[in-house]
Amino acid sequence: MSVFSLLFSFYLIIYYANTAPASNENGLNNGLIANGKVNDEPMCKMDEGRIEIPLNGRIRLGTNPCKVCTCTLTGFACEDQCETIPGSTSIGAPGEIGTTTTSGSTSPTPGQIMISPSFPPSPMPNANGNTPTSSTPSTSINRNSNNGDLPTNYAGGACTRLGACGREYAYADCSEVYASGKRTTGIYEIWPRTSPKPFRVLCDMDTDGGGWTVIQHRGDYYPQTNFYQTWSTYKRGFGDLTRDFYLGNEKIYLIGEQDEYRIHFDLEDFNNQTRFAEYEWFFITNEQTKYTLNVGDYVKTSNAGDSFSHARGMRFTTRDQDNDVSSTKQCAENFFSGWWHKDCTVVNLNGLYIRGNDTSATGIFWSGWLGGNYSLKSCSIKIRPNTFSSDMFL
Ligand SMILES: [Ca+2]
Repeated sequence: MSVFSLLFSFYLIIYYANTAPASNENGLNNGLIANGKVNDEPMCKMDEGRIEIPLNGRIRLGTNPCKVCTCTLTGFACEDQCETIPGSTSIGAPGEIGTTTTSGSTSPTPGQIMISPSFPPSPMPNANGNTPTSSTPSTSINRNSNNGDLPTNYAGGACTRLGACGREYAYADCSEVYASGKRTTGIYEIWPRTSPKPFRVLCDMDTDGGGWTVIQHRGDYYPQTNFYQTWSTYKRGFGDLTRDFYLGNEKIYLIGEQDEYRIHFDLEDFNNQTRFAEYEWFFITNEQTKYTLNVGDYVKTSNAGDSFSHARGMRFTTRDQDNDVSSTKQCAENFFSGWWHKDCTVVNLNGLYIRGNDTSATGIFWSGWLGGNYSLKSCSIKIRPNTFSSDMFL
C-alpha cells in the first residue's frame, strides 16, 4: 500500500467519525449536534397538554398503563410491557423501617407478593354513586407542572433527571394497577410521576370497586407498630404493609399531586361493627408547608359521621414538631399520635392501640361514631382518583 493510499484511508476514517449522527444509549438519534443544541424538532408529539416522563427513553401514551412507547425518528414505536412485582413488603428503602418494624411472621415468601387482605373489605355499597359521568379514562393524568422538563427529556436527559432507570414503566397509583388488570388486593410497586424512586404500597382492590392506594392501616396485631413517631419517621413512613403501617407523608404528597383524589376511611369496632367516611377530594401539601391537609366535603352517604373536616387546613404535627394551632398544648404529645392536629383533634387514627373503652382518649378514635373514649379495632385510610370507576374496566 502506497503512502498516498494510507493517508487517504486515514482521511476517510476521520471524515466518517466527524459526520456520523449522534446516538444515545438506545441507538436512537437524539437530535443533538456537537455543541449540544437541539438539531431539529422531535418527531413525536404528545397529546395536547399532557406530559409524560420518559423512563429509559420510553414514554407512556394514552390510558393503557401497559402501553409504553419509544420516540423514534419516524414517530412513536409502542408495545405492551407491564412491570413485574418485587417480593418485599417493607416501606421505603432498605433500612428505613428500623425500630418500628413488627414481626415478619406473616410476610410473604420471596417472589410471593399477593396477600389476602388483612382487614375486611368494606361491606358498604358504592358511596360515590360510581357512575362514570365522563369518557375521560381514570388513568389520564395531567401534570402541567412538569411542562418545563419535556425538552430536556426528549434530548435524552430523562434517566439523569430521575436518577434511576432500572424500570421501563411505573404505575402512578393503585388505580393504574387496577386498570392494568391486576384485581387482587395486595402489595404492588408504584412510581408517582414526581417521585425520585418507586415504592411499594398496599392496594385495596375490593372496597367499592377497588383501585385504592392504602395510606394507613391499623389492626389487632401483636406486637403493635409504634405510631408515636417523629416528624422524619412520619415523613418516610413506617410499619409493615402486610399489617399496620403509615405510608409516609412524602409518599402521600407525591401520590396526591398527580390527580384529584377522593379519601375513604374504613372503621371497625370490637363488636364487628363497621362504618366508613368519604370526602370528595383530598391532598396534602409538601414538607415546606408542613403537609397541610386539604380535604373536600364529607360525602353524605357515608355513615361514620363527619369528623375529619375538623382537621381541614391543619398542618401535620408530631411529637417533635408542634404545628398545631394551640399555643398551650402539644397535641401530638397529648394524643400520642402524628396527625393534622388543630386544638387538638376529634379523630386520632394514629393514636395508641387500646382495645375498646379508653378513658384517656388517646386511642384510635373517630368521635363522630363512637366518641373519643372508644379505641377502634381497625381502620384504614385509602385514596383513589375521583375519575376512577371500576365500571370502565368490566
Ligand atoms: Ca401547640
